[in-house]
Amino acid sequence: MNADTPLLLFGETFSPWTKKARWALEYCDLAYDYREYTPSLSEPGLRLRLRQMTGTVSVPLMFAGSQVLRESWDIADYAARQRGDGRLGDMIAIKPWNDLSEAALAQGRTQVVRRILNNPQALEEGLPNIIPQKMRGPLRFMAYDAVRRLDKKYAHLLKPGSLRTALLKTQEGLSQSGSDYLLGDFSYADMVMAAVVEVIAPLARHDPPLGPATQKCWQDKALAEEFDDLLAWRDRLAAAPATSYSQFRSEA
Ligand SMILES: N[C@@H](CCC(=O)N[C@@H](CS)C(=O)NCC(=O)O)C(=O)O
Repeated sequence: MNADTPLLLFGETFSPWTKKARWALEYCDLAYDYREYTPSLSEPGLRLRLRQMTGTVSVPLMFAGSQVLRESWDIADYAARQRGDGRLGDMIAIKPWNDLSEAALAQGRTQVVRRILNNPQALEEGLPNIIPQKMRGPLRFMAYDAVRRLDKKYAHLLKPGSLRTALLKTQEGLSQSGSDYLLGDFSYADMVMAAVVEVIAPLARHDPPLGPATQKCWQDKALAEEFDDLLAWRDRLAAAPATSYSQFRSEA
């Protein structure tokens, strides 16, 4: 493996896709620089760096030397190949789990984004920190526009029911494996399904932190109650040093 390749990851601290990528990189012991991406505001800079003025840009996105990896899956696959010891598990066997995770996260995102659109305080919390308190109300429309753009950008990926299906399949998979690991040993399959739990009851540390109203928008009380066993499972993965990663620790 070429450990000298500089890795630069752009991500959103609260995004489950970013969590998947960071967890995989860290589990593979790959050092990376991290830049927080703010929707809309960070886009022009990232486009310049990519020399890509049109077409979709999303995060996580990683520069690995001259390569650009644009999907959490590609970043994890890169990490697995670089490490070369199979520690993320059999990526071919894991792909269907990632597909379930992707569909679930798409539904989760739409739910969160729509809760934020209907929550004036969460919208204000989404404005850049430099905006003074008295201007936040009058400028709420800017946050509304940015969040509505996000909603539209990803609405085509919404398949209602995907979130619950993924959680049910995870319960089934864990019960079949008879352990805390979907494939018998800890693998990227566990990371991608634990990331789904992050969309109904986040545990990971977010830096910068989300405001209180925004945090509420990330809670799906009904699903969290129905799948409390999966919340406990995710908590166990997060608590065990062998399976955890930096966002699950109190300090980076
Ligand atoms: N399939 C992609 C999904 C990435 C994705 O949906 N990223 C969203 C996370 S909310 C994003 O970049 N949002 C900010 C934006 O589009 O400006 C992956 O696995 O990385």
